[in-house]
Amino acid sequence: MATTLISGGTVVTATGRSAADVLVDGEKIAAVLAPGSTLLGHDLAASVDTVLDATGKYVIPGGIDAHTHMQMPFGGTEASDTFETGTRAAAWGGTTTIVDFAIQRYGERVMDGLAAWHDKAAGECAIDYGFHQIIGDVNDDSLKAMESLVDEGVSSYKLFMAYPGVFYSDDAQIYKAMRVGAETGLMTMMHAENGPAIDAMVAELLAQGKTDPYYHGVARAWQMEEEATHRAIMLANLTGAPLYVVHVSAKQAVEQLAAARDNGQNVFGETCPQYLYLSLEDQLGAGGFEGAKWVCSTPLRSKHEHHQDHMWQSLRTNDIQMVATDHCPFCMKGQKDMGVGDFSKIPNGIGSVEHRMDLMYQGVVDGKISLERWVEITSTTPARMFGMYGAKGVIAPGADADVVIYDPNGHTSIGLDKTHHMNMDYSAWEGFEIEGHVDTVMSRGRVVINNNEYLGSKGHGQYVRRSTSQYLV
Ligand code: DUC
Ligand code: ZN
Ligand code: ZN
Repeated sequence: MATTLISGGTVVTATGRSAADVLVDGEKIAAVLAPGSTLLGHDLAASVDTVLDATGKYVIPGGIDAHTHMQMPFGGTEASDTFETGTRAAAWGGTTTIVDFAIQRYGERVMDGLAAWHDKAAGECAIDYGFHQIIGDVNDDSLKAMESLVDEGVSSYKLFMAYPGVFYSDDAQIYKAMRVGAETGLMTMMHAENGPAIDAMVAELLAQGKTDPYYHGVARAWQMEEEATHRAIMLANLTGAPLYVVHVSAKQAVEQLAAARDNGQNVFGETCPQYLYLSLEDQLGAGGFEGAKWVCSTPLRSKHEHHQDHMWQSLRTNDIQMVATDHCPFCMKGQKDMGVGDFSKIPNGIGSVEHRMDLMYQGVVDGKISLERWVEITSTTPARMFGMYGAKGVIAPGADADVVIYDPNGHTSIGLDKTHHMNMDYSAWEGFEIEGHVDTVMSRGRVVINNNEYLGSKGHGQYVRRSTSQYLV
């Protein structure tokens, strides 16, 4: 088995940083050693197959993006990244594991949905991947099937309080599913927006001739997110189910989560880079149909209401526990443009899987989060939250050798013609400048990115069987 020494770097974990060398043996980390250590009298650098020089750079556990939708059928089309293109782009950006969403649609059986997603991903991925299970039709059969999900390595399932007629669950269905979640240890993931009220508002706006992408953000008002978040928390409280609210964008929703956590409840929140950097006015309101590039749900929020600042603060205070992307890319041509003249027909989603580690590192540069917190919210907490910790999310002996060498003196210009390997005809992050750079990426001991070159291959990525959450008290 090939051996590699990552030497001279600063190893950063969620709990601290130190100068250390990392010895990789095959697919695993074998040792974390004082710089220049010998092993049984042997000069390590001379004994290993490969030495990666990390002098002046950070050595961190590979990023874990716990919310992606590769080739997801949605909004009358399909997300434009396949498992192949999307995981390759993730690797470019320092992410070494994704957790994607297998889907049970209305009228379908849960295990058929899961099997279909295994078929889509198997042999295609450049990095490791796991699945959450979307339950789009809560009924006796799917409730029974949920009891077997943990045995399949799927320890979390997602419900939607939005999208009536598509994925929507009513309160009775949520209650029943959460009962199973509480009994089995499954993490309940929730898309928390009041879908029926939103749909009524969408109809009103369209009837008034308000058809531009900007009105997507108006219709999906923060009140709809706060209300649904509160309702989900109360149902979780009643049933005892652990709850993880996805893509939190409104500061009022964060306040609901924080209050429940202060009350001792096992509730957690995820946000995404778009809710930290982008706004209703600057992006959705960019003018004409341009705003379609940033149509996603939950929507971008008003900068005048300071949701973005509040979200950064919540990441510092652990009112929000982690950052995923909700990567769900669509091209402008042939996909987003289905909504010209009717914002409700624009497929919802933004592509960011390649940029999450960089965008969050810029938060370190800007003094908004610490270096350790960067690692925690992008890798260690996702691993713990979703039952992968030990193998993933940490630099320690026995862990998978998923390692990123990150150069704080490097620079990354984000844009369609620059760092962009996602299967999209635009970049939602065009023009963003990052004061850092992904230098080298190792996935289970194999270097997949080095010096701006892709060295990986499809099929290297393996399915990750996840245990129940390691984040619960
Ligand atoms: N939100 C999105 O923006 N896209 C996919 C699904 C979702 O909930
Ligand atoms: Zn969602
Ligand atoms: Zn999503």
